[in-house]
Amino acid sequence: MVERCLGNADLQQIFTSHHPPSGLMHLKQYLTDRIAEVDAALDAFLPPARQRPATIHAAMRYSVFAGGKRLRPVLCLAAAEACGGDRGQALAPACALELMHTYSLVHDDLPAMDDDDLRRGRPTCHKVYGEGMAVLCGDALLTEVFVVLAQTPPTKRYTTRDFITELAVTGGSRKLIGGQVMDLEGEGQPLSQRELVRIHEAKTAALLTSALRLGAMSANATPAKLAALTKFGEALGLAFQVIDDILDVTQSTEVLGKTAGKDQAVAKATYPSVLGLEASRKAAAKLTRAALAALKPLGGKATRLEEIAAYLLQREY
Ligand code: GRG
Repeated sequence: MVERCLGNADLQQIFTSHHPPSGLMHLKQYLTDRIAEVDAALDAFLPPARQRPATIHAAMRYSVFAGGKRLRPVLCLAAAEACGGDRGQALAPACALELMHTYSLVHDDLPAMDDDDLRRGRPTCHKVYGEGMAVLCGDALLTEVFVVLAQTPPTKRYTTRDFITELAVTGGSRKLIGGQVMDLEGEGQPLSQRELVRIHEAKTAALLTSALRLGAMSANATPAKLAALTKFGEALGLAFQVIDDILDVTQSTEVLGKTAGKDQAVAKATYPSVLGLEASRKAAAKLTRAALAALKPLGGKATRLEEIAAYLLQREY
């Protein structure tokens, strides 16, 4: 399976060294269990679908419960565990991360942005509820992020305000929105690898890094552990986007659950378009190795995070 997806010896080596056959089954069970916890908490945090005005609440739930991988909340929970914390303390930030991610997808799919009809294997929010409602749905999800985050219990080192500030900065014009701006302005332009990395860091890696940081903060992590997880998140986030770029050209729409070949269609600079497929696979392997190396200060407590990083190299969607 690894060979079919990414077809590179480096990637296979990283994957097999972190996944003895029985370990992979355990990881899959771990992911299933964490996703169920996050989904139950999201269900409790979000207004009921029939709460008035019902259309907006139905649209929010349609987008949130559309079958995403829940990578950001799972990373948050696993980071909390890696720092010796209790997963329950990390549930509010985990849900806030998924709400911010879903808002970004709803807005990214709008005709004024990427103009996409398919997301997570279903018609996009604006296709079902109309453009105006999809704009409001994204706005409402983003606002809900802070309602949920404000419920994060403080720890000795980190106040509730620290949790709110972390995600507010990541969601703003310096990171997520800034990345989207650079992405839009870069369409049809020849970008250097450096410029591409800057976009990927802001658009993708920043939110993954915040996922790890918020999990660590919920476990009252020491500054050294927080720094290690920040480094891990930055490298993993870049690897994740490089793999996303690769999958865009190697996978089908059916498997991806979103339109394949989109980057090429809008002449977007991506790792494969700038470096070629083989060099992109090598870059993903190198970034994953850097991510794994960053976990050293956690002294063997981060096995789950290591497994997830290696697992992401062989994802198919
Ligand atoms: C402010 C108008 C406005 C828009 C913000 C920030 C933003 C729009 C869009 C960025 C969205 C985007 C497509 C980022 C790329 C990151 C990425 C690879 C997302 C896909 O993540 P997965 O694969 O998705 O984890 P699932 O569906 O599994 O959750």
